[in-house]
Amino acid sequence: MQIRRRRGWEIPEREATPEAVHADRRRLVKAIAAGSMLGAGALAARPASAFLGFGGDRQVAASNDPTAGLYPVKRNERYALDRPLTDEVQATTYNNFYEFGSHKQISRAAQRLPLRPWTVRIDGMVEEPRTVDFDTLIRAMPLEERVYRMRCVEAWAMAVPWSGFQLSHLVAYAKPLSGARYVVFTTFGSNEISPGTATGLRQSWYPWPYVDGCSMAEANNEMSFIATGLYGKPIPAQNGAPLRLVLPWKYGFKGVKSIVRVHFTDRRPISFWEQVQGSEYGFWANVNPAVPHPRWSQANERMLGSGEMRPTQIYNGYGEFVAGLYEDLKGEKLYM
Ligand SMILES: Nc1nc2c(c(=O)[nH]1)N[C@H]1C(S)=C(S)[C@@H](COP(=O)(O)O)O[C@H]1N2
Ligand SMILES: [Mo]
Repeated sequence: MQIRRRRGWEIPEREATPEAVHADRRRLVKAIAAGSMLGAGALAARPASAFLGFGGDRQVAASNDPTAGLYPVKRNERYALDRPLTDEVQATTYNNFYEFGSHKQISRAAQRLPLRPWTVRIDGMVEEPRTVDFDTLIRAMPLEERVYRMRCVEAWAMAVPWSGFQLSHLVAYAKPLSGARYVVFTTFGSNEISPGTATGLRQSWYPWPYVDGCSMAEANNEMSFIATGLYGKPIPAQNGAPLRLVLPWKYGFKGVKSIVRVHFTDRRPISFWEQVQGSEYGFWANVNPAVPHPRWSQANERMLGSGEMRPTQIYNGYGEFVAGLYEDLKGEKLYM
């Protein structure tokens, strides 16, 4: 269990004062006073047995999944790890998914996410906008497994086997127009899900829905991946079922979970975290040990589960694949 005293990721929203937050400041203050957010209760240690029990529930959920029969898929050996895989229980019980709460222990609450039917809207600068059912989409994609490192901006890290497909296949499927320069991914919001299902959505000082994106060149890079599975099974709700973005050379917040919309545009999007605290979270967000977060160092990272400390690597160790993407962007803030 990872209980952190310094909850760095949870600090930005308390310090943030953008317009949207001002409007809700009174509610926020009330909520804190009432102990309904960032409360010690939510973060208090749970007995380990609660998590083991939960793991059991998940097996049942996974076997009901209409894509369960697609897994496991063949591992692509081109992407090798320099460290052991993170324990599955750790990767599936220590999560960031603010729609279910602004703390790490959201895995149980996330089981309420209704995963079917699930459609993905593909729109914006494409030949023809369309809405595709997830079970149709996944069967049109070449599935593979990739073991990737993943680095959260808060300095915890993991190494996990994702299953899914290279993002470039989804881009080709979408048929973007030649003028499209960015791809924007959006998570469900209160249009799709009732706030009782994902109670974090009631925290109206956040700019829901969660959104983030990348350039077309990044989207077509071979590292960019859409995960539909984890540890050889359908991806659990808490990790972003039924499909989530994985850009392993960037900080984890770029990895939009539970995607309902893929939008192509010629305008750079302003991401969820950029809206919350633009001075700390930017568009590129490439991992770099030499560029500290304004409030903490990024020099080292702590592996989930083992607690092992490792030096952070530039581009999270994927520079051979992605460094070329940034050669013409030297004036930009590439590492926050
Ligand atoms: N929709 C949504 N996607 C999200 C987040 C979130 O709060 N909501 N958190 C991000 C952050 S900060 C990280 S580190 C990763 C965590 O992914 P994991 O829980 O699968 O490890 O999800 C990212 N994607
Ligand atoms: Mo993160």
